[in-house]
Amino acid sequence: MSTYHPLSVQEAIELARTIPGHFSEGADLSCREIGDGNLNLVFHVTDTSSDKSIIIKQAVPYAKVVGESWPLSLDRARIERQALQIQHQYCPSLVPEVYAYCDEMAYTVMEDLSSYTIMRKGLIEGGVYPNFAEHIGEFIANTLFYTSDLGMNQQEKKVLAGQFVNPDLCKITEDLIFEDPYRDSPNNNYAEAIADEAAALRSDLPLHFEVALLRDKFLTRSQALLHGDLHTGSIFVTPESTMVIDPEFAYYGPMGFDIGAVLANLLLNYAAQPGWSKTEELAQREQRLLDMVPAVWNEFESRFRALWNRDLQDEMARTPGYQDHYISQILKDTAGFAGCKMIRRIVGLSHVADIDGIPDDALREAAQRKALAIGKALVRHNRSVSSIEHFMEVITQAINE
Ligand code: SR1
Ligand code: MG
Repeated sequence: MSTYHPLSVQEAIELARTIPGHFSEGADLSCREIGDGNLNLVFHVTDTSSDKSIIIKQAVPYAKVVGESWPLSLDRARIERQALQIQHQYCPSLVPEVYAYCDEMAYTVMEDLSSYTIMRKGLIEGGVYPNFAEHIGEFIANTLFYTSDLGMNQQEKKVLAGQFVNPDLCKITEDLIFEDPYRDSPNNNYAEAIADEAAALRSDLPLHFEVALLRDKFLTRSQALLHGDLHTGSIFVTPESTMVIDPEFAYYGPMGFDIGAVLANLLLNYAAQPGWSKTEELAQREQRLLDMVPAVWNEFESRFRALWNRDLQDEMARTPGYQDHYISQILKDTAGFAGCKMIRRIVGLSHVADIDGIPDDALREAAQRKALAIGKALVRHNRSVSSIEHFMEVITQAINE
């Protein structure tokens, strides 16, 4: 198999047979294409007579969510595969293992995680994930620190950054997150009921100013190798474990972009809870989600500081006060990027099931307005956020206004 073409189910089975150490010779394999994301084919290959299974993920040369009119480079499969391997190296228990790959055919064969739940779905259903903050804090601290100028040789970092030039996928982010929601774009997608909010976003020049500053950071700040799309649909969970997948948007960018993605998606789910919870459970579920926000940040911060104090490569970064300054800047960026990510999921092209799936029209609209209020407040105040407590105050104030 050499020239690119989308795999058939039968080809996926034949490919699975070639992966060493998985299926016994002559095993009765079955396969389903289960990709429900925006961009790729995902084949789930199982042995009908044992519990063995694998996943084959293959990129198609366009954005599946839109169709062939939106071409996308197949090199994103190589980028995703290499990012997975690097993230697995730094977080072996939090990232699936890559078993095999073919860059020309744009596929990666990896560990099957079907015994896990997609975190977005789990949170909608009221799932409780007591280890999540610790796990995701470890993932973001390790992957960001060890791929930055703090944690690796600076010349090697430049070479690595060259392998993660990801123009097509970055363009999606630049347009969908940092531009479309603030202009009259054909990509935008929102209900008539919140047309007033969408119009207000288009004319809010102080907000545009903050978004322009954040967009500039996304375009120019090559701080660390980011996952690039770290929302709760890219995270598999059980009550005990966490696995991070789907880093096809990986590139060298500002650390706060990944942390902001996690926090934004927790907050989107928080805003959606009145649409999903029984009355008697609502307050508890909301509080649990709000508590996860500082818990994730605090895990990240304490681990990142520990890595800095143990494995720092950059001598000038030992200057007293520099670590505090660096981390306080990441927090500000986190607030701004979290806000942008919340706004785009309400008025932009690609939404989230937490909000859009709410069956009741009035509760869905209320959730959209709440998410926008939080998102706008985080963007407006990002440069003055001085602590995680202050970050939470900005949210509380936005909810109560
Ligand atoms: C056209 S892709 C739309 C969105 O899906 C991905 O998960 C990213 O968040 C992207 O912005
Ligand atoms: Mg994805």
